[in-house]
Amino acid sequence: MVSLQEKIVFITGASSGIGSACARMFAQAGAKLILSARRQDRLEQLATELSEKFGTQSHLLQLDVRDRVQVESTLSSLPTSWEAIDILINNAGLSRGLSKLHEGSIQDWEEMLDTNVKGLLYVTRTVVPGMVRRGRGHVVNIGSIAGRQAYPGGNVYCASKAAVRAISEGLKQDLLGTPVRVTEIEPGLVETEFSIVRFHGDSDRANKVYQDLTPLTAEDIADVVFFCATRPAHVNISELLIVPTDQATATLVHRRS
Ligand code: NDP
Ligand code: 8X3
Repeated sequence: MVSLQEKIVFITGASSGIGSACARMFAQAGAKLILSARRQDRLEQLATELSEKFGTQSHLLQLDVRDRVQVESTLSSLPTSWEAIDILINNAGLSRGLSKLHEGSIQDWEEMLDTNVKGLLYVTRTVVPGMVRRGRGHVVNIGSIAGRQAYPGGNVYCASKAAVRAISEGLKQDLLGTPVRVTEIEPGLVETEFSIVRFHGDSDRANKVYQDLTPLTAEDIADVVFFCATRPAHVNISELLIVPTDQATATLVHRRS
């Protein structure tokens, strides 16, 4: 297993769910963390927790990945000691709504595409050249089962995650001949704030998504990201689909009721 001691790990969407769980997992292994999201207060709480528990050094970036100018200027002016990012976890993302395409909200579509696709591209375009120059690096993109299988009402969210899948494959091909690795992780149902965000704060509706089944936890996914990141340098885990035992496909789940 490769040591993460003092490695610099940049996590987008670290204020909640899978991103926060990754932060905890990598902190425990001695990594230094660049934690970014829009909610700075959440990042501050997380950084304090990790500093107290593991002595973790964190650098916080209040960043909206949709804002290309902000992404470029923030990442190109990192303090020197934080510049050499070893691992980028492109995790920031969201779904909005579950409407039929012909009844969908264009604002919701734009938010999903701007965050999940364009935001991921902006961050990747800014961070990866340094990895190539330094001759080391690993990009982990959080895709979804939704990128493999569309489901009713998933339309644009599924398209955004299909794009993450294609971008990950394309990046891997473009980086061939460099030591930089690319991994795409495709989770099924994970209980985080994801469904609350999807349903614009309707937590009753969100809870029903996970009702009578055992979903994955954010920690389950962080564990897999950590596994991929700690393989020897010649091993690249390209893609992994991880579902709860109670889920067979994007739409086929087993509920005990
Ligand atoms: P959460 O809602 O718990 O976390 C989403 C994170 O993304 C938050 O930290 C949020 O931070 C951040 N984020 C959202 N929009 C932006 C933005 N414009 N700029 C910067 N950060 C942003 O959900 P999850 O942890 O579940 O989601 C993480 C990733 O996992 C997403 O890409 C999601 O699509 C994917 N995924 C989730 C699954 C699930 O079932 N939960 C399954 C498959 C994939 P803030 O609001 O503070 O900016
Ligand atoms: C999140 C999982 O099935 O709700 O990507 O789209 S799903």
